[in-house]
Amino acid sequence: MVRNKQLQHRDYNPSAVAEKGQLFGLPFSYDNARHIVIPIPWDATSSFKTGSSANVDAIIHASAQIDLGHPFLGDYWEAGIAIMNSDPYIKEQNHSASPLAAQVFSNLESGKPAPEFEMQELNRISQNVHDRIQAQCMKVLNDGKTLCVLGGEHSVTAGAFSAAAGHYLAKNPTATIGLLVIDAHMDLRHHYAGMTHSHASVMRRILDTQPSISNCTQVGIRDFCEEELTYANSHPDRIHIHTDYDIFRVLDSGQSWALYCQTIVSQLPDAIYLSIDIDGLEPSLCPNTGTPVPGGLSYNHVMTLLHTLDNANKTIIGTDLVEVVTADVSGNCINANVASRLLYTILGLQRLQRTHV
Ligand SMILES: [Mn+2]
Repeated sequence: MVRNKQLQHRDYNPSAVAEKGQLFGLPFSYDNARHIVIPIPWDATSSFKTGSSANVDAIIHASAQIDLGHPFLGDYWEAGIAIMNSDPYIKEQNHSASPLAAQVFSNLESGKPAPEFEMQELNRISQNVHDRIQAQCMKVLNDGKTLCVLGGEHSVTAGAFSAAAGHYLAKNPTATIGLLVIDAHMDLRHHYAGMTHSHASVMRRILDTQPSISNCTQVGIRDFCEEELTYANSHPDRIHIHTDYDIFRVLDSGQSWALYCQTIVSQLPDAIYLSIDIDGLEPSLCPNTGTPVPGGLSYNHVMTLLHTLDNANKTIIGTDLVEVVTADVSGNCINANVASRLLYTILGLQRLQRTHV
């Protein structure tokens, strides 16, 4: 076990009422926590509905109701979990970029060409935000902590993945990386509405720029366009799509989900980056997400997949949870409730990760 006993708060009672304003009610800060959540308040390119940039308070609030016992991760929280403050620079950039994106969408929706100045500015700001995310994630990893990014829209994964892969490959230069994605969407367009950093093109961008990825496996897919399908089909060794309907049909024929998960995980290399777009789950579990799609994985489907991943002793180099839009800060907000529980699990997947300062 890598649990650092020194970090335990001996006076902390995990069965008592949670501490207000703290993620999962836990009494840790950046300095004494092994597991760090980086919130990224960025949703400027969201094409249908924004809001994922402003979910942190609701998720922290909802996380306080979680009892810390976990069905398969034990008491990993004792090594410390903390969430960083949202970066004011990214908030500002999001504020500047959102009207630019709105103008682009407005033009395109009325059949006009995209406005050149707005498009250039939007892509410039998006690149800055990408670089900022990458730098923040790299600092967390260099500080010897594990990485979990809380979006924001799905485009935030690109900067987080770059940092996680860069950090891992610096010590394992010949390794390949698996990118395991839970999502309703492939996000494999070359660009979306001219936006090279769009949430709808993030996986394409990562695949095109990160040759270390040997296997990108997407689970729960049920909304894709011709360009995405063509791209996926033209890279059969590298991209593995498990559509929601494929999964339904296999399970309907009598195969178990546990066996299906074992097949998925056994095909992945040792080093894994895990990206969960909450819209991969059933919309009833994330009704406010930007682009909800009927169908989707149940909560226990996701938990079983993550449990299978955990049992496989892979090296989890980084994680993210994106596209969570919360209705309000009440403890009854299902969006925040589900998101905080998923966070609690994906953070724990890295409990045995070897980290190096
Ligand atoms: Mn999605």
